Amino acid sequence: KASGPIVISTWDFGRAANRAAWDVLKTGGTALDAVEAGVKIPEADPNNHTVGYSGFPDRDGRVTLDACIMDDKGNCGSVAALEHIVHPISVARAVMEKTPHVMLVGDGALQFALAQGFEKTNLLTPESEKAWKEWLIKAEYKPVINIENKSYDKGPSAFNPLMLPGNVYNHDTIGMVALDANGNLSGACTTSGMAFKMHGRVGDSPIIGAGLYVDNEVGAATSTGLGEEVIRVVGSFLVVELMRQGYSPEAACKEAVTRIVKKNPERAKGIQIGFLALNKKGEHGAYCLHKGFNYAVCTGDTEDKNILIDGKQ
Ligand code: SD4
Repeated sequence: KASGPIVISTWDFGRAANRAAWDVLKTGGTALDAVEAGVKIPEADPNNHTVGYSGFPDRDGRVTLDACIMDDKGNCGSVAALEHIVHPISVARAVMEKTPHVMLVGDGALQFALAQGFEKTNLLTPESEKAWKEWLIKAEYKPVINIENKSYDKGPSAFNPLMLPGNVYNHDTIGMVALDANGNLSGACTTSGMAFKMHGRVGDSPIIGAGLYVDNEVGAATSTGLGEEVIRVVGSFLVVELMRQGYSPEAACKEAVTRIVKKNPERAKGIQIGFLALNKKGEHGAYCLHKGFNYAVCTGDTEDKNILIDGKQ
C-alpha cells in the first residue's frame, strides 16, 4: 500500500505551495489537482521573481513563462514562452485536457489561453522592471543560477534566493510532485526561466522528461537549476528510470547530477542543478551540485518542513 498523501517541492517557497496542495490532498483530492493548486501560489506571488506574475523578464523586457503538468495516466500538457498569463500551469493543464497536443508555445499558447478565458495581465511589475533596467546597464549575458549563496549559511531565513554574491540575480523554478491518498502520482513545474534570457529561450521546465516526469508505476521527479544541462541528459526521465532500476530517490538524483558533471566538468562549474524525486512508496530525496538547494516536504497539517541538501560534488 502506498504511503501517501505527500507533497514535495523545490526551494523554501515550496512550503507555502505545499500547504495549498495539502489542502487538496487531505480531503481526498487527486495529486493532479493538488500540484496545480500548489504551484499557483508562487505563480501569483508578487514577491517571487522567478515564477509567474512578477517574474524577471527576458533581456528584451518581456516576461515569458514556461510550465508543464503530468498526471498518473501519462497525460501531460505544457506551455513555453507564454506571455501575459498569471497561471501558465493552468494553461498547461488545459492543453493536456482540451487539445490533442502536449505543448503550445509563444503566441499560439497565448491565443489558446485567451480562447479558454484566461485573462491577459501585465506580468512585469515595477520591481522586476527595475531589476531588468539595472541589468541593462551592463547587459552581460551571463546566466548564473543559484550557485552556493553565502547568506544561506546564516540560516534559511537570511537566505535571499534571488540574490547571489555580487548581487547577481538568481532564479528558481517551482517543481512539485505529489502522491495522493489513492496512491497516484502527479507533478507540475513552472518558472519564468533564466532572468534576462534571450527572447525565445526555453529551459527544461516545460519539457516533459527534462523538467518533470511522472510514471505512476515508479515515481516522479522534477528539476531546478540550469535548464540547458538538464535537457542534455533528459534529467527527470533519467531519475525516474533509475528509480525503476531500484535506485532510491536520492541515489537516482545523485546519479543524474553526476552524469551532467561527467559529460562536461568544465561546463558544470559555477552552475546549479538540483533534482527532486518521490517514489511510489512515498519515499523522497534530492541531490544538487552546489550547497544551498533545499526542498519542502508536507505530509500533514502540521507536518511540513524544509530539507537542506548539500551537494557533495
Ligand atoms: C530554467 N530550470 O529555466 C529553469 C530555471 C531554474 O533554478 O530552475 N532555476 O532553466
